[in-house]
Amino acid sequence: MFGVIRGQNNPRRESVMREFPYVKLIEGDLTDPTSMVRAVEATQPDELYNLAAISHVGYSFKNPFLTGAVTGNGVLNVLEAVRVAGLAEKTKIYQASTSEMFGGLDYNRPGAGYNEDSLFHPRSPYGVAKLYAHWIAKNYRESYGMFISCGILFNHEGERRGVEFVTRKITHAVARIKLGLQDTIELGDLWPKRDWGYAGDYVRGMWLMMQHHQPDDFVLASGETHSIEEFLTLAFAEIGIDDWRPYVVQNPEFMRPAEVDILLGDPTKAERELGWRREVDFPGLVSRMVAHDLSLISVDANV
Ligand code: F7E
Repeated sequence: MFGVIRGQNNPRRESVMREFPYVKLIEGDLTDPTSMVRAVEATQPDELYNLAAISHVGYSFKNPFLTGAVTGNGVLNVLEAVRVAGLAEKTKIYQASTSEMFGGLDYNRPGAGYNEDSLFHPRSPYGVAKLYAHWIAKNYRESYGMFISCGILFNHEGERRGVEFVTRKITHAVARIKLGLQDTIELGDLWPKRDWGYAGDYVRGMWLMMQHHQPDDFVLASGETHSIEEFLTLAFAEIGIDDWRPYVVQNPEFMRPAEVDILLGDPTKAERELGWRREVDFPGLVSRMVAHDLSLISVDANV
């Protein structure tokens, strides 16, 4: 198994090698087409999972050009590399598409949740770049007969989530508050709703897409939507605090120029055709993330 790692002296190299010693790391950058060609020529992959992207929606508003180059055009570099290397018939490709392509606007919100046929209306440079990536992947599937599947994944969270994303930011802060290491947490808007699931369940879904008899697009979602306030309620309850309000400070710095109000996904197709089922529910997700941060921070802080 191979992984592509980017940049000079990437600080994540050591931790990735420690946690996944069986993965051989090779260097490459999505924005450098020849490095992508070298990577696929050297590895001759049966299955290629493109999860690489600038993935923070807030960051994409501040760096829209870079986001377009990496999250959008970078995908074209991967597809072309596979084709140029003569692997179009051998290599199956998974492209990480996203629920951010739907946008959550009133006119564009189906009652039962977004599915594979719903309209797109992305609300950020990230969502727009991902939509380009989604369509260029479909175009290569149709034009060259390549096995390319797009997983339209709703928010998937877990112990490895970066602290710049709202779920981990909350669970990390809740653990620190419990351990007396911080008093409050600064957040942006609290009313948006997301369809949150556990990343491990979604990775299993990606793998199932690659084992399917034909390439296709699949929504992976929990089929439930919850506000950030609901996430806060469950997370603080894990440390015995009923009212989170005194601990939360709102800071406009974390608000976005355009917000996605509500996302709800309909995973019926993946359940029917792939036999996919999520195993971790919303309270289970919050609980395991808080428990993980409590043990991690206790060890780090020696408390
Ligand atoms: O924000 C609000 C924020 O950054 C969730 C990415 O994996 O999922 C993710 O995108 C909500 C938004 O995730 C803070 O405004 C409030 O309404 O955790 P997030 P996201 O934007 O939904 C999709 C499926 C992807 O594809 C993306 O790559 O929370 N929010 N206060 C905040 N968000 C952050 N990050 N930080 C705050 O302080």
